[in-house]
Amino acid sequence: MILVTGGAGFIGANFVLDWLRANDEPVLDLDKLTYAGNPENLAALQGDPRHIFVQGDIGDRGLVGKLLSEHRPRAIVNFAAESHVDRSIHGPEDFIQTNVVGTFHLLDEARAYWVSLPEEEKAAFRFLHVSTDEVYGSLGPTDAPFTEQTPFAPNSPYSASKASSDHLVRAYHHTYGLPVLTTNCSNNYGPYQFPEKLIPLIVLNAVQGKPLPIYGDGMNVRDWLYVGDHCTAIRAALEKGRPGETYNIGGWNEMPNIEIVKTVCALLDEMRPDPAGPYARLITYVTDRPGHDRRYAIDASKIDRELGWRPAETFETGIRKTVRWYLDNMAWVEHVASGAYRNWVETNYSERVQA
Ligand code: NAD
Ligand code: TDX
Repeated sequence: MILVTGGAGFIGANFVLDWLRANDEPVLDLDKLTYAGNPENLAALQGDPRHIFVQGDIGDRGLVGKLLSEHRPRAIVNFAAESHVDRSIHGPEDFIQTNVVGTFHLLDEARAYWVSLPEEEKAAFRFLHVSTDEVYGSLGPTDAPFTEQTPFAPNSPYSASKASSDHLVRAYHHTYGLPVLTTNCSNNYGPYQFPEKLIPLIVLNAVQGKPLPIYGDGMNVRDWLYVGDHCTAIRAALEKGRPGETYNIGGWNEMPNIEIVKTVCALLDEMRPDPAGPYARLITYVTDRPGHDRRYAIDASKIDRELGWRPAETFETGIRKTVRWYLDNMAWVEHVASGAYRNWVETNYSERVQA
């Protein structure tokens, strides 16, 4: 068994679904079900005995300790976090509580559990911490991409909270010998992403005929990776990564935001033509995000060289699948946008959720 935290969120849900498609090793899924946690993402697993869902907080030491001693997982994969940069600007508190304090409590309970294991299980145990390229700060137009040696320089409350957690994870290896791995990944896109993030927001607003907001001049650059590729990279790190190491994960696909939005609009024009005209007419430049990082780029050659991982999707194939998925799952998008998924949680999931 493995313990996955944040498994009802965007990447966590994709990971759990992929994991149980690929093998039968059970998943214990600990998720607080914040606004971003949506068990509807895991509806395909309802009644599946390989998936045990527990609603709870990674910062709840009593609960985490009890789950570890009762279920005895061989690994923990920590996705749980507050993840949206704009929310961190408006209200950093939850980011500090979950990303810093919560990760610390989870780590410390993991250490107590790990020291109690017999030698063989102790050697095989892994704590994999899922993190972001944003910890490295912002690049100029001609700077080389981030490597695992790039010093941390986080600029938003979100990235500062993730950098803090990365440091704690590193310290638990260095000081206590806990077999940790950290992955720092670029921007993900794909099914089940909460429509506060750029790509699903653009699809949702476009089909509703609403403005497509572009922050600043639209020339901020991100590296984009299809979520399924992130999941295979995490699996590779979990199975083959060297304890104490960090691995950068990226799509070798840097693009300015305006290009992303125009690409999504062109796919929508093809797949769901709007009689009112091309979707790009809805593009609207708005006030910039405070402290908006200009450019992220990831050098993902270490994970390729050492673990044999590279992305399977190109941006062209991944974004086409993604736009198709949102159009085919508008009920999911509308449930999330309207908050109706909360009712779904109450009516469909309550009997499986333990506080
Ligand atoms: P998300 O916001 O979609 O999901 C986060 C999940 O964590 C939700 O299900 C939420 O309910 C749960 N959660 C939040 N606080 C919790 C707590 N205290 N205890 C238990 N569960 C809690 O996020 P995501 O985009 O899926 O990101 C997952 C992880 O990957 C995060 O750690 C994020 O920093 C990292 N990451 C994300 C991206 C990206 O592009 N989305 C890129 C690199 C790294
Ligand atoms: O409406 C928008 N208009 C816009 O121009 C939104 C929501 C975003 N943007 C810009 C800001 C960014 O430059 O698009 C880019 C992507 O924005 P987000 O989707 O909010 O992602 P970002 O801030 O880059 O962070 C994401 O990738 C790294 C995730 O939210 C993080 O969790 C992850 O660590």
